[in-house]
Amino acid sequence: MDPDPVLASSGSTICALCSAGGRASRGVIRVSGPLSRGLLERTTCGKEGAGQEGLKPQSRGVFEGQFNDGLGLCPVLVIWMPGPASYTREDVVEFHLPGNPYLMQAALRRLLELGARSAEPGEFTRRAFENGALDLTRAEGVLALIESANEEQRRAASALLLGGLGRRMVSLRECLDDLRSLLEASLDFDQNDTGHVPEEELEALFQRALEKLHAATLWESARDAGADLQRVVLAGAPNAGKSSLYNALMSSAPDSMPALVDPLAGSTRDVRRGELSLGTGRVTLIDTAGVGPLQDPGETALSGTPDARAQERARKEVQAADLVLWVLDGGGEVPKGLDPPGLLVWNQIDRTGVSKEPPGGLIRGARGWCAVSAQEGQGLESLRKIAAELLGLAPLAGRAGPRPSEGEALGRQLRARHLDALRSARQALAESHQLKAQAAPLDLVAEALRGVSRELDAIEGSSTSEDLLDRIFSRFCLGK
Ligand SMILES: Nc1nc2c(ncn2[C@@H]2O[C@H](COP(=O)(O)OP(=O)(O)OP(=O)(O)O)[C@@H](O)[C@H]2O)c(=O)[nH]1
Ligand SMILES: [Mg+2]
Repeated sequence: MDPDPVLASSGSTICALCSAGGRASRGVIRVSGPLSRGLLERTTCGKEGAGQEGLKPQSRGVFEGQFNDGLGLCPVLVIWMPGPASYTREDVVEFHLPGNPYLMQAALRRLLELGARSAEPGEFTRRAFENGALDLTRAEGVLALIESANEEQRRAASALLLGGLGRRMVSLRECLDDLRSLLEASLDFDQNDTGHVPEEELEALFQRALEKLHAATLWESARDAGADLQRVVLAGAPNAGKSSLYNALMSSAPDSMPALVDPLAGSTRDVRRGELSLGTGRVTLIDTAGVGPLQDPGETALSGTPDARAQERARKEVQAADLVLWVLDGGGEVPKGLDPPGLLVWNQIDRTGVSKEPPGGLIRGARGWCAVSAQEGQGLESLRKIAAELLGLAPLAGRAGPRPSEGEALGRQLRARHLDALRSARQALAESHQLKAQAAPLDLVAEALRGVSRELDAIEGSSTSEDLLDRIFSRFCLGK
């Protein structure tokens, strides 16, 4: 059948099955675009069936009726969401039908005959993005949510979806706008050298913008830092050298904050995490407070004290670890065993009198061992190699290591994209601030400030290349 000429002339309306294929109690078809209302009226009738008029909802809501796929009627629940208060900001209608694949196909065919076209994967979300209903970070949140495979990924996706980064960007932009207007208002004074440039106010705004940019960067790097990475936890008795080892392993990672190292036992209280390249992949390396197989229950900190809470957190990290690196001070007391078994890291071998190997009994209870000096950097390569093997990240001869799933790779790429843009924005802001400090002409300062906005545009998608948009949206499933 040819598309209905009246309906088809009105523009592009998309439809897709947005529930899983196969038999289910319900199947859902979603339609978005200017024809939505006409399609609803033409394919439905009231609950009583034949002879009744099509459903004509007066307002947003859920309506019961019958769907006519051209062959017969079947019960339908219609959700009518007129634009602009809909996901795509267009008129949207959802048909909830009995979840029979043949019925769904017939219903889709009917909608196509009447002038809708099949949606591309992600096209609903792309329309939402193009119609300004959500920025790119939130669209990415939808994608991350669809692809999340565990609780942490799901939490990270929800945070994106709720606009965690987007919200921080709004407040950063407000601050930049204030800064720009004040700069522009000051241009005249600057040129006439009347000495009325509000120096203090400008400086305060620069500082505020720098802080907000820093906060957005921190949020983004913490958002799902390693949500999908394996966790490697440094654990052991106080003062064994866990934090020293953390710093030694992380020394090659840019932007990593070193952990506090101190001869005083109990210097680490908070858990510290960083992303570390290991073998063919990346892991989250986690430094914890001193606690471990050495800890005599009589010795444990009094409950409720900061020490006790720190040790409790450390135990939780050990429980959730993919690999525990049990750090032992080679010259210290030797525990009877390691629970749970992990990689035994015999530390401080640079000290005189410390044996180069742990006792055999301990080795037998471990998943592997190595002797290192965190302080001198000895043995770290061997540690990395054994840890990579235990985590399945060792390069295999003639074969590439395990490849991250496509979704994981895209998620990582998106986060890297945000962090790159935030880094460039920070550079541009620092440059503008420096120009101001050097008393450069204010129009140069303002121009450098525009560079900050351009970077932010890239994150929110207003200046993202079509190619990247295509790649992002094509990862969505059909009907989303
Ligand atoms: N000689 C030597 N000293 C080390 C080595 N590793 C750590 N230390 C020293 O041991 C002390 C404790 O080191 P940390 O890294 O803070 O130990 P930690 O296990 O993190 O300690 P807590 O956080 O208190 O549990 C510091 O004075 C370090 O300089 C090592 O390989 N050789
Ligand atoms: Mg420590």
